[in-house]
Amino acid sequence: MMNSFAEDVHAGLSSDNKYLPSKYLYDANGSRIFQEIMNMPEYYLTDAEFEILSMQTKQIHNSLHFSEPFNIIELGAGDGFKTFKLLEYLVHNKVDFNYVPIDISKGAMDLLSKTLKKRLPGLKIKPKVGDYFEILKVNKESQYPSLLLFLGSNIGNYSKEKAISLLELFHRNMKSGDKLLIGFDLKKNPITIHKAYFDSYGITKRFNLNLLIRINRELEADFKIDDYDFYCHYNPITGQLKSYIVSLRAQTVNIKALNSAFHFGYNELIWTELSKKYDLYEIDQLAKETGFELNTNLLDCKHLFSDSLWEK
Ligand code: AVI
Repeated sequence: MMNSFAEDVHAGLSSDNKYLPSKYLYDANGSRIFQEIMNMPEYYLTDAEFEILSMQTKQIHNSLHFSEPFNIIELGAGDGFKTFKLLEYLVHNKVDFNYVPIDISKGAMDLLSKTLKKRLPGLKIKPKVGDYFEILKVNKESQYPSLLLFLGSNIGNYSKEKAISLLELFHRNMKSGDKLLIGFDLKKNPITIHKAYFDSYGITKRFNLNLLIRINRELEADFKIDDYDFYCHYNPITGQLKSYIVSLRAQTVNIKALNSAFHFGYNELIWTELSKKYDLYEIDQLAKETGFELNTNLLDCKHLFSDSLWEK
């Protein structure tokens, strides 16, 4: 019996246009490299969203119109860095709420609760470990209103169809009046976007090639990492930034756990990730298409990023 990682790698590398699903970029090493990406000055997304969530906390709170107590459920909370200022503002203003961070990494959730208990002793935190699809179902039964957070432009990593079904799933698991604060990276000067992903330090390249290292380790493959490079391309019309691994020579790779060999042509591409950029019209359309009402778009001062508040 193959596990889903094995099955997905098999499907992706057997396809005419090879691909690997981006969710597999985040093993322990990949998550560490992603932290490095977020710390690069060129990766403007982190600072832009941090600015919104620290400078517009009062406005976010005022836009909720929730009775107390309420829940703040953060999907894919990670290290909680982005949310800290919002939580701090609410705690300092004696707002009664429960913070429910959700992540598949138990390590991340343990560390987050430890840090937050120290830095914000008044915070009521109920971390949950697991797949947020399962945990979200619990929200429906909660007697309190909820604000869902889906930050960091994570929605940008989903194709249009998958983004719609994910947002519909959120919608199904929300109560009438619940809100969703969702991060969108905005269309902007294409050179700014290109620099954020095609960085000169080679960090994003390492992030992508780590996926081959992961396949070597977990599926007993023999990818020679030096024989691959990284490329990405931004299409300013569609807003799609696509990342690829490039095979630098014609070569065959054996993957023992799949009982298969895969041939890679000279300069053949493996598509690894979509990072979609939106404009405000598309955000509005997406909200409507998935049954939400858009309350407000909160932008950073350079208009690079939007945290958009939607209501069910
Ligand atoms: C997690 N996600 C929003 C990142 C993005 O910008 O698409 C992942 C990433 N890939 C390369 N750099 C960052």
